[in-house]
Amino acid sequence: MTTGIVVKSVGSRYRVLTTTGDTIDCVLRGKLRVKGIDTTNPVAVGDNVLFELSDDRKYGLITEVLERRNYILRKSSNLSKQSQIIAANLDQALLVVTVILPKTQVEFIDRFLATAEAYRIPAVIIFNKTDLYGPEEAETMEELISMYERVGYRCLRLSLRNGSGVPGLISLMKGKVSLISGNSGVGKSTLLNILNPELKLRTEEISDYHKQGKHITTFPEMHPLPFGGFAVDTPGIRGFGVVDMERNEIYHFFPEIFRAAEGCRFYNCLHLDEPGCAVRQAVEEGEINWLRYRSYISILNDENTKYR
Ligand SMILES: Nc1nc2c(ncn2[C@@H]2O[C@H](COP(=O)(O)OP(=O)(O)OP(=O)(O)O)[C@@H](O)[C@H]2O)c(=O)[nH]1
Ligand SMILES: [Mg+2]
Ligand SMILES: [Zn+2]
Repeated sequence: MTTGIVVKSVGSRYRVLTTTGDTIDCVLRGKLRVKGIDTTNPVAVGDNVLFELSDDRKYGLITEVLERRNYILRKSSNLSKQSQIIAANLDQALLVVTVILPKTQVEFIDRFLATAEAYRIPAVIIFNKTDLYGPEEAETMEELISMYERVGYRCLRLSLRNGSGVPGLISLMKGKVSLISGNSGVGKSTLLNILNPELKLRTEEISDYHKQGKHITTFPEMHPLPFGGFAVDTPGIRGFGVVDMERNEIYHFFPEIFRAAEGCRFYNCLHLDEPGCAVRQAVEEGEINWLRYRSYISILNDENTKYR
């Protein structure tokens, strides 16, 4: 019996990296079931597994999935209630954003952060392409950084073009399992290629983004980093999705709103226009940033709460 970590999952095949550094292609032993969640895939990237070698020693048979510290999901399809585990055992979720080319929307960032809170995975915001920012864009970035740092999120300024911020990024990721997310074109593949030049992932010229139908089906993959740790790449999945948040608990995932809500008159306050709402008051007094409150309201009003 050997232990290893699943670094790639394609259909019913899993690539497992052992503690001694070997990679073994594995399949599941027939009866393997994972308790607790209704998922279409019992094993995902990041899972720690036990496996046996087949008789011809050519492949492994996964016999057990060890307990997960956390995992992220997406719905298998819009109609299905079943979910798919995208990745497990993440140390942090890095969201790559850009102020221009393309412009990342605050609401997109906030949905990502709220989802990370719901999954209890620490999130970090990485502002990339700083080499392209003029004074105006730089100011926008600094305003966003001070807004998010006040809430308690770590932010990083990065240019993959001129290398500024790369040492900070490496020390952030060293020895950790990091999910890399962000809109198309923000530089995720470029980032992975810089961290591990052996990867040679395809990157896309800015002018190509607007072309539609660029939906290549790919599979989540965990790339070992030369300085220790892993980057989890989920191509085609922009944010990370679908936690079923109850309407009255969405504010739990906005840390500053949650803190302010202690002062609300009603215990079931949704912080809309209830009398004695301490959250509204904090927004009016500028204690809570209006943009963050707007994102909260937008998620609250989202009927079929999709977090993408
Ligand atoms: N000027 C500048 N361009 C960058 C920087 N980082 C990435 N780019 C460019 O931005 C474009 C998109 O980068 P990708 O790495 O392909 O973006 P991606 O996030 O992987 O995009 P998808 O795969 O579509 O999700 C490429 O042309 C990169 O060369 C940067 O820091 N500065
Ligand atoms: Mg890419
Ligand atoms: Zn309230």
